[in-house]
Amino acid sequence: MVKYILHYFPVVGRAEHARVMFELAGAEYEYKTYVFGGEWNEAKKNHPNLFPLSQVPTLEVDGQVITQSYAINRYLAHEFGFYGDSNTERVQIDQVVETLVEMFAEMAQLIYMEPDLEKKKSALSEFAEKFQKHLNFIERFLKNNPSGYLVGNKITLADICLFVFGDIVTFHYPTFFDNQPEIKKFISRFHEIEQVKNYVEKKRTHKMHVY
Ligand SMILES: N[C@@H](CCC(=O)N[C@@H](CS)C(=O)NCC(=O)O)C(=O)O
Repeated sequence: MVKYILHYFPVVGRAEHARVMFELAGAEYEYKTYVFGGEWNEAKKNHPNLFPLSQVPTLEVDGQVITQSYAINRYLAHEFGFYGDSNTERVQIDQVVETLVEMFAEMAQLIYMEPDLEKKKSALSEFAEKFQKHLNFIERFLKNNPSGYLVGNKITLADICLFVFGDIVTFHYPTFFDNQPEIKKFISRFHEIEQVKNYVEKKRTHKMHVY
């Protein structure tokens, strides 16, 4: 059996896609967290091989270290069958994933770095405004696919990335997808998947927020 160790902070963020994939695939893994500040500073100083960019997440696969969250995400998607069945599906998946990568990077700055809740809310409202084109682009994938998934007729990395992004952003700003009803429905449906429900309710003990 492959030994997976995922390293991150005790917060829902860039390691969440990997965790959702482990849960959906029913794979065993260890989730190792570091308290931001002293413990994390020590860890990155003492274990440069484990944190080659002085960042998390990193994933150990039988001792081999992978860094960069989307390299981890793509690796696991390939391993567990979440990367479509053809090149045509993969390029669709990649378009959604890249759109979400852009949004995630900007969202992370607003959500994790802004301690003032009112400022955070107003920044997220502007953020939603700015990315309407991106959100509508993703909405169209759902509108055009009767299966209820973004691409093809089963869960792919695109769905997992949309769920994680959507789950985080609506926790902080519930009206974020008010102009994208299909995305809203998709996130609710994804929450009802047995492994996801079980994970969110019982195992996801880390926090949705830093502030
Ligand atoms: N491009 C990297 C970004 C990683 C990143 O920004 N990690 C943050 C946490 S989300 C981090 O390690 N911060 C702590 C530090 O830089 O010391 C990825 O996607 O993995």
